[in-house]
Amino acid sequence: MNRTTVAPALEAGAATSDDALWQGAAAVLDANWERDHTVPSRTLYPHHWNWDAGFIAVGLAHHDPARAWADLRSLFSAQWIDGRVPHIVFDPDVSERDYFPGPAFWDSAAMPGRLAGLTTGIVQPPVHALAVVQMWRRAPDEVELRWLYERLAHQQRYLLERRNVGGVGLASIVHPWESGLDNSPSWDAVLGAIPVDLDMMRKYRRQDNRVANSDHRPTDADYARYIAIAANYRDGGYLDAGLIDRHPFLVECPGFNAILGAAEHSLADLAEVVGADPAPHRERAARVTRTLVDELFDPATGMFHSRDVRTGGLSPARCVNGLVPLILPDLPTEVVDSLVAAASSERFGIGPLPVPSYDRTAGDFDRLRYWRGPIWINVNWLLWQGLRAHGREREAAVLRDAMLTLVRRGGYHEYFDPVTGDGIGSAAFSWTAALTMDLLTGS
Ligand code: 2M8
Repeated sequence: MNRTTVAPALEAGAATSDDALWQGAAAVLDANWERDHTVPSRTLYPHHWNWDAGFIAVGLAHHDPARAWADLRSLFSAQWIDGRVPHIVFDPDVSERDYFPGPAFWDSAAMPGRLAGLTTGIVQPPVHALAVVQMWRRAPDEVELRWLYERLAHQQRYLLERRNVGGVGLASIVHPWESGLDNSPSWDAVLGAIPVDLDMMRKYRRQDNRVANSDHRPTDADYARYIAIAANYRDGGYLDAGLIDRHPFLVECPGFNAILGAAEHSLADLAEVVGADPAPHRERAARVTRTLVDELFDPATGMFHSRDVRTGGLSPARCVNGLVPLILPDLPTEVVDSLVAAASSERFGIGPLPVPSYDRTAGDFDRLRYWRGPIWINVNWLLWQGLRAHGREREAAVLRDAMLTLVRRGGYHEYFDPVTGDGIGSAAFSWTAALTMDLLTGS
């Protein structure tokens, strides 16, 4: 891509002051607050989403810490008995028609493992402990911390034990939605082996394509597979025992597992505050880091790749989740160097734009379609955290400027065109606003 074509367009919004940017972000978070939680966006996502809540809490910790604590309390109140934290907690006041697949499809009310609320039965990356460390630093609340600490630790146990489907000590995701990177090319090889039943989609009505541009969203074929995989997991009672013999999608995602490892580091810090033993958390974190490097790092590409647990094959696709392990503080130096080189190469290229969700040089790089090319602020924020954790201050500063420039010019969009920097998707997106606040404080 010709970088020089990007820069003039980005300059157009350079006049927005930091103060105005902050106020705009606060207005998005205020407008998206609903009783006891923040919705990702009023138009497309009218419920409470799992990893969104973690990123949002990072911003709320600056803007309205009581709401940050309340948001996570409300999410974790829907934690299941086995420790899983559902990927969506449905708002009972929102009509079934306003989001598909909604509570009727997931049927969680019929599941013995569910404790409260109408929810899905799948999870998302456990970013919440990372957020709680920041909330504690800015606005400590001991009662809330103690309440959350137990539940955060329970979430980790669920993921590290019950989801250790491959047996090597990494968590498997059972659905692309669990990664947060829904239609990433990371899953193409696995999904390709699952038959598409487009007839099934006639039974349902996708709501996303009515609200958002269908050129941006996953295709109908993708969606048919998503629904089939979710139905299979649901019909097995959302149980994890024996998945290897009966579930078509089992993947070890490097982004998900890196967040899982980083969460153990955060829990070690929080354990010290609540008087618990931090050592087991640090040991688990070290184990996840080691296993990730041994199992999912490919020295030939210099980055991490997702693995199909059923076949043992690594996905050849170079996607942003393969850079996310940078957030692990105990990553070996040569792996850090290699990830920073990959993130700085023409495939991803930190600056003048942030890192796209997929390799720019890939033949199927798609500027518009969701996680197949566009830039997302949340994963870039994770990379920014990682660069700083490894003392890569120069690259971190370039990435921070690139993110702020993008939002200054394009607004608090859900994602951004990786060629022009234009904002696309939902225009008032909560995690973009929240993380902008964190970037503005620079801490
Ligand atoms: C997107 O995913 C949802 C399903 O969970 C969807 O497409 O309907 C993803 O970007 C995901 O990462 C995010 O958590 C969710 C809500 O913002 O939207």
